[in-house]
Amino acid sequence: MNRHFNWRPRQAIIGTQLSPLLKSWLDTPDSLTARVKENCRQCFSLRVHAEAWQRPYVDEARRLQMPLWQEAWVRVITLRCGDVPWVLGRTVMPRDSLRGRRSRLRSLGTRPLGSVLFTGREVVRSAIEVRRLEADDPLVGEHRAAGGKPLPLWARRSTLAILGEPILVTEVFLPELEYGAAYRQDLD
Ligand code: VNL
Repeated sequence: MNRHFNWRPRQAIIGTQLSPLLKSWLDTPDSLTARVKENCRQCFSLRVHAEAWQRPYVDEARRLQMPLWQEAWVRVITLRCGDVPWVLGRTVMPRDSLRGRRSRLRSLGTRPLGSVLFTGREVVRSAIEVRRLEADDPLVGEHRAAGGKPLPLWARRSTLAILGEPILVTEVFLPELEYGAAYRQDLD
């Protein structure tokens, strides 16, 4: 089986060599924006790397139960502390998930996803899955294109059902996050 399908339940990190810091980031409820903002005392920023109609990766199409040929609205961003990227976020939004009030998800620009998400029972998050990325993983390729170091990295993903239609949210924890956030903790 293709290793890109190797998403596992969140419990799979038990017994791994993951640092407590990274474990706690993997378990952050909801979006990571607030946590990056809290931990970064320099300026928080969000950089948009892509917002476009694209064919999702095969594992993404499967997770969203989309036909493999169908395009979705794909948004790739990095959450940054100063100019250092800490988290790479990739959101795949099928066409049906952008109808009606949800159409504003297509024009986020530098506003974080969480800032336009609907509240309360209108958004239902699925269980978190985790995966270790190899150096040649396409998700890491996006990180490299964003100027980052190639390293084994961890990612998490889950679906958000928004007014009943799913989007897929994948977050990659970049090496700079560990250095940056650990350094900040030492200061406290
Ligand atoms: C965004 C913001 C995406 C925070 C994220 O994960 C995130 C976004 C995909 O604005 O697209 O944690």
